[in-house]
Formats: sequence, structure tokens, C-alpha cells
Amino acid sequence: MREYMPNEIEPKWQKVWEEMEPFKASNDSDKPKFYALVEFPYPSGEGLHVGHPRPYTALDIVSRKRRLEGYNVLFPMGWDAFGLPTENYAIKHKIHPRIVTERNVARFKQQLQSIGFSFDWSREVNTTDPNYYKWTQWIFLKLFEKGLAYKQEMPINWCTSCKVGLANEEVVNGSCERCGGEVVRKVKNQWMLKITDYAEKLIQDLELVDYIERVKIQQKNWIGKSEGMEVDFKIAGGDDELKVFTTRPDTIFGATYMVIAAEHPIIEKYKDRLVNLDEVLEYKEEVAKKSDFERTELSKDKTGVELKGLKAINPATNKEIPIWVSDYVLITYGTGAIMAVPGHDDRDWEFARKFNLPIIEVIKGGNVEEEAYTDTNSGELVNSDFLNGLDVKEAIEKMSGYLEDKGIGTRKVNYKLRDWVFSRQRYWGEPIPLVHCDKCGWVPVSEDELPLMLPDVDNYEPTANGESPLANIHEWVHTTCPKCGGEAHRETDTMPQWAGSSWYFLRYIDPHNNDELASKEALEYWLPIDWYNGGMEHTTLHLLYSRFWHKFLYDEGIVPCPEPYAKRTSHGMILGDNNEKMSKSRGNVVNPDDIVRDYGADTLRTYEMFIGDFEKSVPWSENGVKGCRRFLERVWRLQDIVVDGDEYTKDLESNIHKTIKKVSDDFESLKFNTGIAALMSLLNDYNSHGSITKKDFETLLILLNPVAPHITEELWNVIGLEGNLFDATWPKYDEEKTKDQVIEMPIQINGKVRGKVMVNISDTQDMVREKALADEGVAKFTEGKSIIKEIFVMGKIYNIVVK
Ligand code: ANZ
Ligand code: ZN
Repeated sequence: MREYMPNEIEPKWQKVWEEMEPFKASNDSDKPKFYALVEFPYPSGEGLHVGHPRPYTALDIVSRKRRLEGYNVLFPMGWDAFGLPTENYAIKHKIHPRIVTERNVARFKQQLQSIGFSFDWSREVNTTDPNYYKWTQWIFLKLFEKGLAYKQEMPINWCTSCKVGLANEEVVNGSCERCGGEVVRKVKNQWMLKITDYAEKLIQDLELVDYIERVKIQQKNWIGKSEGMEVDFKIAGGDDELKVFTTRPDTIFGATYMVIAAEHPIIEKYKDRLVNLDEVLEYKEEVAKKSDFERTELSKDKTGVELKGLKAINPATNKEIPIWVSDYVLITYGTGAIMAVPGHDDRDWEFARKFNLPIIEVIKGGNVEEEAYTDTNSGELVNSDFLNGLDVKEAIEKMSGYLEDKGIGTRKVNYKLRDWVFSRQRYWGEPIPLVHCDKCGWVPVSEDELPLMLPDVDNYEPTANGESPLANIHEWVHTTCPKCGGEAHRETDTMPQWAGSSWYFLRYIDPHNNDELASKEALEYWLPIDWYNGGMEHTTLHLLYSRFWHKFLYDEGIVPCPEPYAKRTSHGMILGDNNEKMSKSRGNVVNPDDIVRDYGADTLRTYEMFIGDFEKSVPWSENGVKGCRRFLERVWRLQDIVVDGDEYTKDLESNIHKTIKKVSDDFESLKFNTGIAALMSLLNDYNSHGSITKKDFETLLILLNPVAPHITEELWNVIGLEGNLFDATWPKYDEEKTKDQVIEMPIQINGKVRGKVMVNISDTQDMVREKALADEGVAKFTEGKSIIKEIFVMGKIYNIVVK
């Protein structure tokens, strides 16, 4: 027997796969289809991380298994290659981002191939390829045509270090998700996508898909549907109202003051009446520097200024109440103004305490002198005139009706979801294919001019005034209006990185199509994606954005189904061996190349799947890697005990059937670790038996193949099985043979359990009776008596009635 040498056999098989293309998906096949998708990576300069292969191996396992089961499988890979890190690297090292991207892609690809994933490389896509981004631009133009892309002056999250606008989703704890830099508010003219038009559908259609629960919950929370009322509060001595959004109209008798956002237009409007205008404006300036996160942080000390000289009237009590401006009310939600109910809202309570504002209890249950009483989904109304004595639900209804009747309230549904800030003032992104003409306004570049190529520049730095570097290329910016032929200039902002990943799964379906984003037939054949696995960190960004684009394309009749992903699962992170997130600075990063070199790709794959519960975060362990390598070595040595025979060994048969069943089920339900454990246990059975037939070995090889494809292909050849394993058929199991053969069965006499006997499930009732009556405990109750009735269900119940 040769030694097990993964460094020899792995490249050999990778070459065979490359040449014979067994993993190539066909767009024209009678087989059932299976489309498995993993998130395509951002090809960073750091190369692959051991976190990457975890989800990839998981769906590689499912894909390989499904192919052996007779499916036409599409399991593609590509590159999400536009974006800041590449651009920043390019700026620093003065290398064109295109070159940087090429290098990084080449390295990533080589790494992925060395791990032996069964991707269909003939369908590789790259978001920075003009033949790809042509269609990203095309989709954008469709959105523009339908009024779903618009330009607006708006306060955006501005990263002071990247000098770029960020979507809400890219701001984490008040800092830039990418660089950790400080994020402030800045008013800029930005392209926006109206994802909010799809807010309701994005919630409703979660009913249509099979996503793991935590993904559904996160999506719903992010969209943040909230049902309430808009209520007008009159400005005292004016003919104006201040409109608030509240989910709790029942608490209105407890509204002792109002709060508006610092950006609320009422400040400007009533500036002549404000006796402390300077103070208000100063506060406003202070607030402008803060991010939403800082403003709304619960624990932070409340700040604010009263609008002196202005009062509002509570429409329930008809009393005058003060109006304050504070940063805890956001201009971007509801109406940018609230009625404050300090008795039952924590933030209002803290604010009221700090500024000595009255606190009134309107729902019984707590002590509002001590803290806000917020356990108010139900409860009895007090201090609330005609609502007194009602329960919360009745009070909400009654007050809503009352306000509607008076014409000062309307029911309103609000969503936390904001429109998507779609422009970036950066170089390395898709140019937005629009032209501005003084006469015609924003005009789309004509479709046959797509792709609108990203021009070459010498300098990718964002300009000091925050404009995109493209703004500096005079000859590119100046153009003619596609509509009137007059002088015009191009939009110089580019699209965010999320653009290319919002539809990449469609391009895989028909990646070389020059006339359409993908052909209708191909889309109809492959969609929806049967299984998409990706990180939890993408639940609120990429997953939502791509569902939105897909829904839009569905409404446009371009794709055949309303949801792109029939199923979504998510994996846990792989942590460093010290249980902390892997990072360069912590010095706990494991490079998959090293594992492949020292142990082999099959060991890396097996370990990544055996490491623990797929859905949980788990620490890396070098010992665990070694254990997996030993397992594969033992599989390798099985070749020594193989004897001829195309039947299962009798003594092993039941365990083989059980293992087929277990592995088949586990590989489909994220339980890769227990599936592998079952294979390890079968290996032990084989070894204890001392010899195995070719058939026994063959089944083990097929079952292990999706996890460790190289060693199993090699062994298949070594023992002289026909053809290649990749052409084999996934084994079937016989349900009967998976059942435990010998079981313990309780024996009842006159309804009471008096003993237990071991029976074989193929035993007849007569055989079991014989065993039962021979049992000492049972015999005590049957001796000298006669049997008058028996109830017998194999494996479940045996009751003997005696007299
Ligand atoms: C009175 C009230 C009484 C409220 C009470 C809550 C509890 P959700 O569920 O998240 O939609 N609110 C409205 N607009 C706001 C803004 N722009 N910035 C900050 N807070 C705002 O929350 C709705 C509640 O958040 C609204 O209902 C309002 O306070 C506040 F016992 O009105 B409530
Ligand atoms: Zn024009």
C-alpha cells in the first residue's frame, strides 16, 4: 500500500475535474435542477481566510451529493470586486485598482481551487467586468425609469476618514463599518433608491420562503413596521399644527410636552417668535455633528433646549404644553416630532426628570415617580377623562376614533427602513449612467451605450470637497444630452458595492449572454435558487437589497418569481483558538493554505465541517485538524482489508443502511458534523470486522466523497471500481434494514409491566410469548393461570391477560 499523500493526489484530481468538467451545469437538461448559492467573496489583498471555506464546503457537500443523486446542479462562484479596500490599496501603492483586483482574484481563485470546490468555473462572474456591470447599470436605468431612483439633498452618514457617504446599514455603533472611522451627518445631494416602496412586500413575502427563523426576524426588525397615528397638535396663537407620530394615542392625556428634531422646519418658520433663538441654533449645530446612533443611545445623558416663546396645545386636555428640541428625536423617522409621555416612555421620563417637566401616570401599574412604567401592552387607563377604566387596547381604538372624528388624527403605518443611499463619491464602482442637462434634467444614457465604462484616471483620491475623482476628468464629464443634443455633464458619483451583489445570482444563470441579463428560458429553468447560505452579517444589507432588486425585476416581468431565494441558512463564525474573532491584530489568524499544505485539502474540508454545530461560532483547534487527518488515514488504510464481493457483508449491512440514512439526512439539514461522526463510526465497524467487501467500501467512499472528494476518488481507482466516483450514484437505503434489529420490549400482565425481554423485530408473537413466559418476573404472575387474551404490537406493546 502506498502512503496517503494528499499533496500528490489532490492536485491530480483537481486537474481531472478541470479537464473533464463533471461539475459543469447545463442550461438544457431533463434532470431535476438544483441551484446552490454561496456568497461570492470580496477579493481582498489578504487572501482567503479559514472562515471562507466553512459555508463553501457546506454547500459543496450538498451540491456534490445532489449530483450523485441525479440532479443538474448549478454551484457557481464569482467576485464581488468593486469597493473601498481595493481603491484604498490602489491609492496607497499607486497601482490601478483594476490591476489590484486582477491579482487578488487570481490568488483567491487559486486558493479556492486548491480546496477542491466543485464550482462551475465556466460561469465565473466579476462585478468589475464591463460585460457584467453593463447589466448593473441597465437595472439601475430601469429603476430610474420607474421613478425608483431619485436624487435628493439629504443628511447622510459621512465617514470622515473614507470621505464617503454610507448607508445606515454600513454604520456600526456610530462608526464606519469598513474603517472604524468617525461618522457624522452631512447634507449631500445623493442618488437614492426607493426600497421603502417595497417595505411591505419585503415583510409579507417572507411567508413564501424557507429562511431560518433568526434571518426572518432580523429582516422584519430591520424593516421595522410600526402601526400608529399621526396627530396634529395646534401651535398656541398660530394657525399651524405640529404633527407627531405616535404608536400610543391612548396615552395622550399624559403628553406633558412635545419634542422636535433639531432639523425640524418649525424652528425656521417661527424664528421671530423664539426668544432664545441663538441658544436653539447653537444646539442645532451641536447635534448636526452626531450620528443617529449617538443621538438615540438610550443610556446617554439627555440634552435639549426649550423653544421659548412657542407653545403647543394638547388636543385631549386643551392645555398648553412646552415644545423642546432634543437629539433623541430623529428627523428621519415619523414626522420628526413627538408628543412626550414621560410616565410611560423611558427616554421621555429621563428627559422630563432632567428638565423638571411634569410626569403624569395614565396607565396603572407602576410608580412613575421612580421610573417610567412601560409594561403597557395591556393595563387600565387613569387620569385620562373619557378613557378612564378602559383597557389599553380599547383606549387606543377609542382615542383613534376620537381624533379621526375631530379631523386631527389619521392612522399611519411607518417603517424604520430608509431609502437606500445609492451614490458614492469614489472611483472604484460602477459609473451611474445618467447625464444632466440644464434643459432636460437627468437623462439616461441610451441603452446601446452601455456599459458606460469607468474611465482611466491617474489619481483615485476623492476630491477635497467630497466629489468623486471622476469629477476631475473634464473630457469625461462634459458630454452632450442624449435627448436634446445640448451641452450636458455626466453624473460623477459611482454605485455602492452592494449594487453588483444585488443581482449576481441571475448572471450565473446565463453569464455570457450579450443581449440580455440572462435569457428568459434559463431564468425560468433555474430560479428560484434552491438553497442560499451566507453570513448573518449580510441579513440586513445584501439580503434585503437583493430581494428588493429581484422584486423590482419581477414586477418588470424580467424574472419569473417574486423571491430569489427559496431557502436561506447561515453559518457561525470560525474563531481563533483563543475563542476570539480571528484578526491580524490579535495574531490568531489561520491561513487555509498552510492547512492544505501540511494536512491536505480533504483534511481542511473535513475539519471545517466536523468542527462543531454549523450554525454556531466555534474556535479553531490544531488538534481537531490532526484528528480529521487521522480519520482520513484510516479510511486510506481500509484498502488493505477489502475483499471481492458486490454484496454488503451481512454483519455490517444494518449499520451501512443506517449510515446511508443518517448521512443523507444530516447533509441536507446543516448537521454536517454528526453526518461525519456517523461515517467515523462506520469506519470503526469496518475495522472491527476485519474485512470488508468492495461493495461495503464503495458505499463508504460515496458517502464520504462530498466531504473529502480527492481521497475518495483516488481510493475508488485504487481498488478498481469502475469509472470515476463523480459519475457514481448516491446509495439508497432500505428503511427496514435501518431499524434496530434487537430491541427491549416491556411485557404487561393484566395491564401492568412485569418484565422486559430482548426480542428481534422479526420475531413472531409466538416466539416473543415463549421468551416472555420464561422471564422470572413475568412467570410469577402467570404460573398456574391461563391466558385468556393478548394484545401484541411488535416493538410497542405486549399485554397478556390471565385468569
Ligand atoms: C407617545 C408614546 C407614548 C410613544 C408611549 C411611545 C410610548 P416605534 O414603535 O419604534 O415606531 N417617536 C415617534 N417619532 C419619533 C422620532 N422621529 N424620533 C424618536 N422617537 C419617535 O416607536 C414609535 C414611538 O416612538 C412613538 O410613539 C413616539 O413616542 C416615538 F408610552 O408616542 B410614542
Ligand atoms: Zn437636454
